Amino acid sequence: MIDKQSRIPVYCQIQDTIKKKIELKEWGPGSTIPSERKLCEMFSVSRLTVRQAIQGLVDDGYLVRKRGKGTFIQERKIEQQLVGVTSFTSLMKAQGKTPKNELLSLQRIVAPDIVKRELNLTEHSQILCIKRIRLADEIPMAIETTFLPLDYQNYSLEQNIHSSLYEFIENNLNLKIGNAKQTIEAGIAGKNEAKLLHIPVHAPLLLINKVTYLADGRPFEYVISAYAGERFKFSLDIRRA
Ligand code: 16G
Repeated sequence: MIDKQSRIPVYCQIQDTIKKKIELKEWGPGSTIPSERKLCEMFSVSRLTVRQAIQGLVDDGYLVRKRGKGTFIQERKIEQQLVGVTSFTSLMKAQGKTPKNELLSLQRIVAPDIVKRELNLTEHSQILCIKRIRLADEIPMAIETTFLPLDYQNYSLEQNIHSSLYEFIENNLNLKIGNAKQTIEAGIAGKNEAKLLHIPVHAPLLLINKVTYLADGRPFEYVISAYAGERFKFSLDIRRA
C-alpha cells in the first residue's frame, strides 16, 4: 500500500501498484480502470496525485484514454518476429489467438505497374486481387491486399479464401513457399482504414509492401498491408555491422 513517509513519491507508488495489477492480470487488458474518485479512495490520496499517476501510465503506454469512454488497460501488442516467412493464420495461432478473415473484395484486374514489375508479369496480365481484413480474437489487426498471378484461379481459391492462403498454396497446390522481401513504413489511418480497423482517424499504421517467392525463386504474391500500430509490432534480432 501507499507509504506517505517514503522517499518514493506517492504518484510513483500508485503507478507501481497499478503496474503490478496489470502484470498479474487483476486488471485485464482492454478493461477500464476504476474512476478517479474510486482511485482516490483506494489510495487515500488527492485527485491531483491520481491524475499525475494516470498521466504517467498513459505516457508510458500502460493505459490508453478513449474519448468519451474512459481510461483502459492497454492491450498487449501482437509481435511478429522478422525471422521467417509466416502466414497471419499461423502467427495468430502461435500466439494463442483465433485468426479470422473478412473478405472485402476478390477481383480479377489488370495488374498495376508495380505488381507487374515485382511478379515479372507481362503487359496486360490479369491478376487476382484479394482484399481482406485480418482479425485476431475478433479484433481487426490489418487490412491486407494480396495480388496473385491468375494461375491460381483454376484451383478453387475462391472457395478457400476464408482460411489460410499459405496453407492453400502449400497443401492444395503443392508449392513450397521460400523467402520474401518487404518494407515497413509509418502511416496514418484515413477515414476508410479507421472504419475498417476500428481505430481513430489519424491513428498510426504500419504499412508493409511485400513480395514473396516460391522456393524455386518465382515470385507468387505482392501484398500491401496496413497494420493498426496500436495492436501490432515487428521485432528482429540484429548483429553489430
Ligand atoms: C501474412 C503475410 C502476407 C501473407 C499472409 C498469408 C506479412 C507482413 N504478411 O499476413 O504476405 O499473404 O500472411 O496469410 O508477413 P494466411 O495464410 O493466413 O492467409
